[in-house]
Amino acid sequence: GQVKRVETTPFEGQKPGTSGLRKKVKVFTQPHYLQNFVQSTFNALPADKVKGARIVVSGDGRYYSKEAIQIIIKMAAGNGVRSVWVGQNGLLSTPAVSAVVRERVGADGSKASGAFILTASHNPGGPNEDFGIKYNMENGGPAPESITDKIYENTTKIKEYLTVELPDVDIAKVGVTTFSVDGGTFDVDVFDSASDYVKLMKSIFDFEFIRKLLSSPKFTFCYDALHGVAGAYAKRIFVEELGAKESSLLNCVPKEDFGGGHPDPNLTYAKELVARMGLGKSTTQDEPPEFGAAADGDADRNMILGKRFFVTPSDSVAIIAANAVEAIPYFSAGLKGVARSMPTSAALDVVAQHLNLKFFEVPTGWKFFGNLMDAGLCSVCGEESFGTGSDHIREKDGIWAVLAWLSILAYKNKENLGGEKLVSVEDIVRQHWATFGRHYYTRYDYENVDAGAAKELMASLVKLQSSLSEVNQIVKGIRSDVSSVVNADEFEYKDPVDGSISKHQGIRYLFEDGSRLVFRLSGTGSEGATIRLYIEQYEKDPSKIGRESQEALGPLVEVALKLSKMQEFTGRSAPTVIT
Ligand code: VG1
Ligand code: CO
Repeated sequence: GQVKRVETTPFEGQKPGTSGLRKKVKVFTQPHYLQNFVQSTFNALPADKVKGARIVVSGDGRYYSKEAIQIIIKMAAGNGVRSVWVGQNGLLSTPAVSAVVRERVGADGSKASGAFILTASHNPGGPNEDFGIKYNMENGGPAPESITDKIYENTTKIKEYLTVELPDVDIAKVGVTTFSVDGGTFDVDVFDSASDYVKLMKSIFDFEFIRKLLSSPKFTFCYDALHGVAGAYAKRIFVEELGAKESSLLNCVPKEDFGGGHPDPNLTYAKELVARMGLGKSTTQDEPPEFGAAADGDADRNMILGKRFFVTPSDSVAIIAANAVEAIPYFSAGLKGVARSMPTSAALDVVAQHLNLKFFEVPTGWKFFGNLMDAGLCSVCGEESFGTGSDHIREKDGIWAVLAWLSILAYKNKENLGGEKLVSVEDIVRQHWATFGRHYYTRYDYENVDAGAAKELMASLVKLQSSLSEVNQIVKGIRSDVSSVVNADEFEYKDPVDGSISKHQGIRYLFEDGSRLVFRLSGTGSEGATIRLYIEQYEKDPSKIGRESQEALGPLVEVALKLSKMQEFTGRSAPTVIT
């Protein structure tokens, strides 16, 4: 084929958010829409990462992925890329893409220089739902802001894109297809979606040790992929490698529309799992499993549940960090440091203090962890939004988190598998609270709010921050039993590695007793605005750590809603989702 230049004009709004560009499928399928973004990305990268290089293209398999993959393959050829790697059927979880970029070596001994990941993550899929695309760099992590800013700038000026007319590649079949492009060769290599990732997991965890736990008759297990791409890994890892029963897998067949569901692993959307675990209203009659977990569409998120017990993601990362060295071979030499996103609870901070570990607080989104990891400053990190991970890759990793928890359970039950009763998920969490104190935590999401109203609400919260005494007057007027606000600001981050500064990363109200209120606008939605309100309260007194979280946080919630005039601005009397 010959390289062809196609004329185009810019589209508005192609600004990558917290994790790439996410829009309705109908937006993406407009002529040239995807092409503009892909070309703008190629143009934002250093020339040697494109010309003669190898890139990965795959995703969570959502609706429109197959067409998008063929378009990107042809544009890669047009831009002088030498070879493209595609997971079979176009499927690779986000963490698997990161692993492939970092670990997989081609026949010529070289690796990939980056990846297009086709996913809108936890957003629903299908002809009327969301599609998404993002670019990850050579380290396997999301493009930093310097690149995403450049991509956006390019999208506002684009005049043409490059492509080659080639026959479609059969991505259902493993193997290499070679084309001739402008006299040179261009390869498309379709490979097994799971093998690189499975190999990496086996190098991190002691699979034999976990297998013993899973095969104990006392231990029962359940994993829900919500019809996302995690299903492509769950059977290989949990059933074939670790010996879990096939019946312990729920919704593990990846579907283009996630079976019509919302592939977000939380108590609201993972209904089937929640019921099986004996939580929520419609609980089943059977005795719930000891352990349950779920993943989102692209398998980078995780929800961890015990029998009739929910583990908050903020607690989960803290507990993993506290136990990693003993329970997970990869960390046996110690942790280099830990990090969390700003709105995530301070449970991890307390562990870092106890273990004397380096600690970092970064803005929301995984791209900020990568620099710390590349510099050897951070081993384990997490976000309150059901994201947990480590420096084995540069994305959060849902299945890794499950394996980490299984390792901890196996470790705590090492001498106990034949005993009367297993140490449960709930036991581990309560023991952690008893040692470190408990961070009561909840998040209120107001989805698809009028964008103007959301901005006004945020602006009014910033304005309030100019006078702490006024804030405290208002706060005490709402509830006299909450402590005083000692600091109120907008979170700003200076990257300790490259010195770059990210401003306006969330509005914080910090209280004397360690409580926090945080307000942010989501950067992953595709319609309107989503306001996120994060509420946290620390309790050290062992006699007070066993309360219901919504009850314990009641006074702070009241303060947050009234202080922000939530209902006045948004017209909403209740959040869309509480996690
Ligand atoms: C949300 C979460 C954030 C996460 C991001 C991507 O972003 O809050 O913690 O990193 O989604 O996760 P926002 O800007 O909507 O709050 V995923 O699994 O959607 O790639
Ligand atoms: Co995701």
